[in-house]
Amino acid sequence: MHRILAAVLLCASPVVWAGDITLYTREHLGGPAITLHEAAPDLDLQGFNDKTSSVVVHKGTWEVCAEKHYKGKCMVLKEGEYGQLKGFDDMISSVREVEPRKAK
Ligand SMILES: [Ca+2]
Repeated sequence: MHRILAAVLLCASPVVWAGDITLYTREHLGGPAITLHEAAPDLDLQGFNDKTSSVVVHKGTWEVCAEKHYKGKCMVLKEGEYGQLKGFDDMISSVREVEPRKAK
């Protein structure tokens, strides 16, 4: 049952499911956005350095960091919507997918 529903969703909205993580420049998924499929050690290259104010993780577990190359303060995000980034607003400079080792 669950699998059928997932297949239907995949067919219905390929754009939404194409990416793994989407960064938004405004809170609550607003403003210009960028969707990433792989690690980005320097968001300057995407013109997105220090601009992210909300995030949607479509798939996997991602780490977002305040400095480039995954340095500085980092935060691990599981699948879901993050309408606000407390303490990380307009700070993210790099993101990468990480292993979901928090399976306690
Ligand atoms: Ca930064």
